[in-house]
Amino acid sequence: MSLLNLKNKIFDSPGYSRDVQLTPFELGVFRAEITEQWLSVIGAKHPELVPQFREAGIDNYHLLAHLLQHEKLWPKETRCLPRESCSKIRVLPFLQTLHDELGDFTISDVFYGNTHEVGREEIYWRLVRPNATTDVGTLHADKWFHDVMGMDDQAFPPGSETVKIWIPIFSQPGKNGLMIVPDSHKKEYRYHAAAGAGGMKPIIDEDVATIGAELMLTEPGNMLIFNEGIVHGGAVNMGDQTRVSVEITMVFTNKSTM
Ligand SMILES: O=C(O)CCC(=O)C(=O)O
Ligand SMILES: [Fe+2]
Repeated sequence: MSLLNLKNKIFDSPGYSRDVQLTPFELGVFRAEITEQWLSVIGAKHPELVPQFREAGIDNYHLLAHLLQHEKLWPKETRCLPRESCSKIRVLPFLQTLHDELGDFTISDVFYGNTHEVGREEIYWRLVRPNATTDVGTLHADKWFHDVMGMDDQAFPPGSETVKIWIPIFSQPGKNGLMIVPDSHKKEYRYHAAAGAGGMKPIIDEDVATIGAELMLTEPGNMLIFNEGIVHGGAVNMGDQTRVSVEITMVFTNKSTM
């Protein structure tokens, strides 16, 4: 059963879909689980600040971020949702919709730096503060990350293919979100590997000003689902709220995508 034609959009053209939306209930689950982890990470270092951050809300994080060491507090490991949160998300209807459209998939394991937690599903979130250029990375395709991190050998079964789900949890359409280069999975781009905070990362060697990256207009819950070859990246946040978004990697074995 395929009502949204996701397979064609993701594997053929334009390489992504913006057709799937979380229900208000589903969005509420993500907001609650992320907020809880966000407060617990803050509370582990600064218990006295928790009431203030809770009161402000995660979308106002940037107003209070000067009270803590933002650059140190949020390595990827502090932003991978705990197993109990993943179990609540695993049963939400949007994943059944994706299963109906795309066939069987698994969610990739937690993987960062030298850490690979076999069997723990990776559902992680990020914070992008207004006007913070260091809160967004450079344009890339996720398969470049898999290549430079050596993940195809370690993290995914041989011959498998991945598809990314990017979900805005707090976002302001037209002011922040994800940039995508349509149909870029059909082209070759130059990049090189460099050491980053969370391990090796790819740096694009093309003129990003003329590459054709478009800011996707996404209301909270309006997810983007894209090919591992699609060139994309976070836009510098021109809004007045902290952008909060979630990433999930679906893994398809060759059998299930045929
Ligand atoms: O949210 C961002 O700024 C980047 C997201 C990204 O690279 C991804 O979802 O694969
Ligand atoms: Fe990415």
